[in-house]
Amino acid sequence: MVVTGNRTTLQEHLTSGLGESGQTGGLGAVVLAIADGSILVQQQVRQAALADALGTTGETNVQNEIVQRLDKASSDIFVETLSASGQVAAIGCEEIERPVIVAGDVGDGFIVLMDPLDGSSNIDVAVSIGSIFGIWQKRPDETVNDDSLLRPGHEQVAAAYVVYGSSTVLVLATKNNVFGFTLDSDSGDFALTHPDIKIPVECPYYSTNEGNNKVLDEPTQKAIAQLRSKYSLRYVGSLVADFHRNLLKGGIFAYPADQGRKDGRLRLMYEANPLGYVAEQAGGAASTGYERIMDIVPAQLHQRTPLILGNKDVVEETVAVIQAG
Ligand code: FDP
Repeated sequence: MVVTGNRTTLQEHLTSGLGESGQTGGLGAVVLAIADGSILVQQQVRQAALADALGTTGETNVQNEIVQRLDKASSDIFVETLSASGQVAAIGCEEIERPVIVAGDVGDGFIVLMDPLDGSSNIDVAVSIGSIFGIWQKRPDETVNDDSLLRPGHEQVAAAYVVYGSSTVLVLATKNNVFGFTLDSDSGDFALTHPDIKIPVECPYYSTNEGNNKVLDEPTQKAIAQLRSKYSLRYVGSLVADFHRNLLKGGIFAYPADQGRKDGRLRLMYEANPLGYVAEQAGGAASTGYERIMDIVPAQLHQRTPLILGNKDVVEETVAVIQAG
């Protein structure tokens, strides 16, 4: 049954509604490549157990983490759809050590940094996972090389993520605009279901790995204790799923630095920058605890960062406790 009805499709939205972004068709082609790739990925995610495609590849990635077979499949799918869009000059991927420089002239095209399948530990157990994308415009007349990808988050022109949950939802952020589209699996269209998303002022939830409390420094323990005393805990353990809930319902996500991980656990370029951009365009905030995520000038493609992300007021309160020492 096709339930899309007369809702605006993603394609229609991209044709008419890029609004304040100042972007036109080029960005639309990149977003459609993400949407096309995500439809293939969600099919694989839903059928993986049946197709005997779960489990690991037996390899470790550049972060020294075990590669799941679906991580590899998703990475291959998005590299292919983005490269074929004709608008992407380079792709940085959590699963690939060096950037993929796409052959051919893309004019003023785009650079995309992605986590093709976020939430690896939840892949095999039917829990929500997702894909995350940060999108930068290539500098005019630039010949793209590895260093072209090392741009701060505030230079993103758009960011997107897809959640593969009880439904498949694609969220697209451009300047001051965040829209959510749900996949109608019968028609194959993403249809607008969440227009003009703003993080609710109320913040019912905090999301953090409470098991790490013992390895946090004292100021960070105080900050987490403050969250614990005021809000309800919700932690899926897939960043994209935790963020999506907090974006729609109000909430804060925290993966701070700890004694063993001075640089935090999450990746600046594939996770913190894109979701920080989405949060900011929806009225929220993203911080390391000491610095706005969007202001970090990256030194390395795969660098990690502490991340405190969500309702602006609560991010500010949390950061204030950390900084008070
Ligand atoms: P995962 O390793 O399962 O891919 O990207 C890293 C990430 O998941 C996030 O999605 C998630 O928020 C976090 O790690 C979970 O880490 P912990 O297991 O340490 O809580």
